[in-house]
Amino acid sequence: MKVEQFKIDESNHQHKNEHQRKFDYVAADVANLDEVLQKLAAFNITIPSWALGTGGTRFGRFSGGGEPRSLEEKIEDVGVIHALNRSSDSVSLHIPWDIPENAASIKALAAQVGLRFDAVNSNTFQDQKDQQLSYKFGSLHHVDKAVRKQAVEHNIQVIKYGVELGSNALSVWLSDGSNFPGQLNFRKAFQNTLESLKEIYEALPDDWKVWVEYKPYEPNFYSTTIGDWGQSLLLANKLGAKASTLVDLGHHLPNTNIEQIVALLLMEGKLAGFHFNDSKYGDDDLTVGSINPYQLYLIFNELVEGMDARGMNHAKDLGWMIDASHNVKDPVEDLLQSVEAIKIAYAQALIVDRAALLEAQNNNDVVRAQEIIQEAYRTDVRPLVAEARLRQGGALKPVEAYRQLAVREELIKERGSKTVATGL
Ligand code: AOS
Ligand code: ZN
Ligand code: ZN
Repeated sequence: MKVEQFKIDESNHQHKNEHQRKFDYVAADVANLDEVLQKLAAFNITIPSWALGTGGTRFGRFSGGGEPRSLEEKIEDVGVIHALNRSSDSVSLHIPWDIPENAASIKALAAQVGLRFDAVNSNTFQDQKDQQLSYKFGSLHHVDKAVRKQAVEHNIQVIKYGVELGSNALSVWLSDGSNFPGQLNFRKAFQNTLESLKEIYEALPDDWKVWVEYKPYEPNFYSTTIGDWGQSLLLANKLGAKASTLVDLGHHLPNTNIEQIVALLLMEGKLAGFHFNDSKYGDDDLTVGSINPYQLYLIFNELVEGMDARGMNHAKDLGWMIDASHNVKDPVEDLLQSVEAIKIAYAQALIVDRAALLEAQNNNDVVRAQEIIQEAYRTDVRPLVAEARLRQGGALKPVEAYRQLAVREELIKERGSKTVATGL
C-alpha cells in the first residue's frame, strides 16, 4: 500500500480556497512567517513501531483489521503516515518485538518511503521465550548479578541492531521496582542499576547516546528504581556526556509541572527528548494533545526558549517521539492526530513574542506575561502547520485524506480483517 502523490494533490485541491483564506488571515500577523514555516517543515516526529497495531488492556483487545503483520508492514504504515503529513520521517524499534533480521534490506525498504531509524528500545520488562533467567524481580537492578548480566547483554545486542539500521541512540525504560515496602534495598537497587548502565554505556559507539526514561509507578506500585527525573538525571550525570534523561509525558504524578522539569534538563544539557502522549490519570498513552494541549504548548514554549538560548537545532538536537497505544482508534489516524497536535504546539511556541515576554518578566508584569503566553496559544496556527505540510507535498487535511483514499479498507483487503500486529 502506497499513497500516490497525485491522490494527495487531488484531495488538497478540494480544500485549496478554504485553506488560502485561513492561511492569509493568520499569516498577516506573524512577523517571522518564513522562519516559522521553515522550522515547521523541518520538524519531524518519530513513530514507534509498537503504535501501529491496536493495543489491548488486560480486559481485552479488539483488532481493527488490516494491522501490520510484520516489521515490513509496519514500515509501510509509517510510509503512509509520512506521505500524508510529511512530518514522520523515522521509526523507533522495540527489540525483540521487532527484530530486524536482515537490517540492510529493512533499511532499504524504509529509505524507499523516505524513512530512517531513530532510537532503538531495549526490553527487559518481559521474559522472552527461551530466555534463561527471569525478569520477574527486575533486570538492571536485580539482586542476582547473572540476571543483570543477561539484561546488559540484551541491551548491547540492541545497540548492534541499531548500528546496522543507522540509528544512534539506545532508549532504556526499566520496569524495575518493588511492590511492597521492605522488598528492596533502594540504595543497592540504584547502585546495581548504575553499574549495569555503565556496562551498557561502555558498549556505545562514539556517536551514540543512551536515553534513560523514568516512570513513577506501574507495573510496580510501591517503588520504581528510576522513578522520576531526579533519579534519571543522577544516573545520566554519573554515566557521562552520552547519557541523558528522556521525558515521557505520561510518566508524572498528576499536576506535575512538566515544563519546568524540561526547562531545567535542557539547561543542564541533559534532556534527551520525549515520548509524547497525553494522560488524565497516569501512564494513559492517550493521543497527544487530546487531554491537555495547553500543557503541551507550555512545554514547547520552554523548549523553543531553551533551545534557542543554547543555540540548538530544534529539529535535530533532541529526540522527538510518540509513545502511544490505542484500543479504540485506528492507530494510523491516531498517529496523524498526535503529530498534528505536536506541530500545533510547536507553531504556537514559535510565535510567542519573546522580546516582549522577557521585558514583562523583568518588570514583574505578571498580567502582561500571561497575556503574551496566552496570545500565542489562542492563535489558530493550524493553517501555518498545513501550509508547511502543503509545501512539502503533504495533505492539507491528513486524517480526512486518509479516509477519503480508503487506506484502511485497502490494508484490510491486502492483509485481512483478523490480523493482529506483532509486538506488545
Ligand atoms: C513504558 O511505560 C514506557 O513508556 C516505555 O517507553 C515503553 O518501552 C514503551 O511504552 C513500550 O511499551
Ligand atoms: Zn515511554
Ligand atoms: Zn509509558
